[in-house]
Amino acid sequence: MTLRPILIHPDPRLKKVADPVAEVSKEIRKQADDMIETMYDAPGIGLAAPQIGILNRLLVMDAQRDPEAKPNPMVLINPEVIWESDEKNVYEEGCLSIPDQFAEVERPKMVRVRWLDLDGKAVEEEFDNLWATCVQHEIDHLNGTLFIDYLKPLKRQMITRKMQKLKRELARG
Ligand code: K1U
Ligand code: ZN
Repeated sequence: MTLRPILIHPDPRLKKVADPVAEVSKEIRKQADDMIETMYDAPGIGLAAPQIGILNRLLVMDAQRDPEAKPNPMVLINPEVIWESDEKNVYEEGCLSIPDQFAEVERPKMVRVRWLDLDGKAVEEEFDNLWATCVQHEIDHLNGTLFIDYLKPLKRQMITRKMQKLKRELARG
C-alpha cells in the first residue's frame, strides 16, 4: 500500500466529474488499498479518488466513531444514491482537501446507495446520520462538488483565500 498526497483546494482536478469504473481490475483494487491507507493516515472518515488526483468513481469510508473498534473500511465503486429521505440532518463537515475548515451543511438524513464492491458485485445499503453525511460528501467529490459549494459566496471565498495562502506557504517549504 502507498500513501498518496491529498490535493488541496483550489485544484482543477477537484472540480471535474470523475469517470465510471469500467472494470474492477487489479489497478482499481490497488487504488482502493492506497486510498484506505491514505484515509486512515490523514486521519479521515472518507476519501474519494479525485482527492488523490485519480478521476475514477471510487470512494472509501469508515465512519464508525468507536476508537476501540477494529477498522472496517468500505470501498464503493460507481456509487449512486437511489433514494434519499425527506428528513434532513445538519452536520459540521470538514474535508481533507480543505484542511482545518469546518462548516454546517444540511443533507438528507438517510440515503440508499447502490455500488459495485471489489468483486464487481452490485451491492445496496441504507446509510444514516454520519455515514449518510459522509457517503454524500464523498459522492459529491466524484461530481466535482465540495462542501464549501453549499455555503454563502462570501464564506466560500474566505475559505478559498485561506487555502490559496496555505498552498503558497506549503510550496515555499
Ligand atoms: O472527503 C473528505 O475530505 C474526508 C472527510 C469526510 C467527511 C467529514 C465530515 C463530514 C463529512 C465527510 C473527512 O474525513 S474530514 C476529517 C474528519 O472528519 C475526521 C477525522 C478524524 C476523526 C474523525 C473525523
Ligand atoms: Zn472532502
